[in-house]
Amino acid sequence: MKKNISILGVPMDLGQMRRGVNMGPSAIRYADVVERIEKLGYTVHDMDDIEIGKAERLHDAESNLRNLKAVADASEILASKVNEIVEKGDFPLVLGGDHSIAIGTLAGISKHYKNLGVIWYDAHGDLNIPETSPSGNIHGMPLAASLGLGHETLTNIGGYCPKVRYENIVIIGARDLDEGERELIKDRGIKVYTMHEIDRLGMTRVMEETIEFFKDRTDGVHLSLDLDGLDPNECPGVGTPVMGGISYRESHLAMEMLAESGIITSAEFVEVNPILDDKNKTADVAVSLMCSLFGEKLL
Ligand code: 5AB
Ligand code: MN
Ligand code: MN
Ligand code: MN
Repeated sequence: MKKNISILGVPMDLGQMRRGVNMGPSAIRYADVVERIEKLGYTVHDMDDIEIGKAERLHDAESNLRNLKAVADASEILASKVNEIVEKGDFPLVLGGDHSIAIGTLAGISKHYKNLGVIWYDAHGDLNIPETSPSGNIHGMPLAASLGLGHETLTNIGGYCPKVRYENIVIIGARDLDEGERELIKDRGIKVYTMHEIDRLGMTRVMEETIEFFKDRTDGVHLSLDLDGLDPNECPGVGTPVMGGISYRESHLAMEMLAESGIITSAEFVEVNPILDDKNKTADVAVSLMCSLFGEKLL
């Protein structure tokens, strides 16, 4: 039986410095997300957007965290909404918004699992802590915060910590890692498929290994997909583009293999910035990837 899908928009742009990513959820709805998923035979509840406070855009030089309070407040609201979705038995599909929202999404989800796995599909590791962050932008920190690293306001969202264990993470698509992130990955043995491994092994093998890796060890897997994981030629509407990314077709293959495996229990698609986009192309790619994730077939 297919689970119903509950969609939640998070018009967040306080985790980074480029305006426009707050319009991501609108752009994704404009690309007919609800209709296209319904066509696959699902019942879709669009729960609309959560409210994001209008923060003063403050960089607290002492903590090296931009807009900490506003991001934390929104994360708590998001966590409780996502928690509601899981409690009623629906599949949570969260639309961003910048990637800082993953802190709230994971806070809402993780307590429902003994051993949640996370796929981080991204050009970046998002493993910075205030001490290692070159920018002070919280969208570069959500995976670290979910591991329990960094400012306690972020690590304790939802009232518990951590949300995920080092050994339950797979990062796919990395090609722009900061020094502190590399050290953490090596020290903790975090599983990463950089673009080098994707080129070398091919996406088929990367996904086979990823699915195999999660199959027995986890009781749920969250997909956190940052559209900048894809190549900026195919997804220009992102705030931190990095050349040499995952292709459109490789990404579809990845989603199709995840659909076949049945391991994914929640998902978020983030960092869509329609202001930087080319005719809503990136939002459209996001929706087509969601459709593959939910089982759309080419034939
Ligand atoms: B995204 C950078 N590592 O911390 C930093 O888009 C970029 O959510 C972070 O992956 C990019 O500022 C965050 C240089
Ligand atoms: Mn329902
Ligand atoms: Mn990211
Ligand atoms: Mn990224």
